[in-house]
Amino acid sequence: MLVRLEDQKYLPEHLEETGTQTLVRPEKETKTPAFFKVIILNDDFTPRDYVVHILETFFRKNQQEATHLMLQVHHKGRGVAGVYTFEIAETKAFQVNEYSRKNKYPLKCVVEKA
Ligand code: TYC
Repeated sequence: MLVRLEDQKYLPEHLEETGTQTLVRPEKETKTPAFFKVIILNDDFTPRDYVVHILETFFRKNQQEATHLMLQVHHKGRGVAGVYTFEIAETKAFQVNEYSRKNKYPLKCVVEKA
């Protein structure tokens, strides 16, 4: 995109006083936020009820949704627990992994770009 000189909002404030300055403009006027999946992984030891509890508590699933997703993960190996902006996805994955570690279950979540 070309910046026209008359686009005053892109000009540095004190151009007149300081002489030459590098003109910096944003890549995009508005940036759409990137989204990230929180993936829940299967393992052989975490109890099914505990996974349902995690999906209800951290990912706001109802009991039917949580049970359905837990069984999908159990059979397929992984599943999408939720999609969020980067910070929220990282926080959810960290919270679930810490909570499970404290409860001595090997349940793990990972974050992937949506
Ligand atoms: N495979 C586990 C079992 O048989 C249940 C389970 C489901 C574990 C989903 C983790 O993300 C998971 N007890």
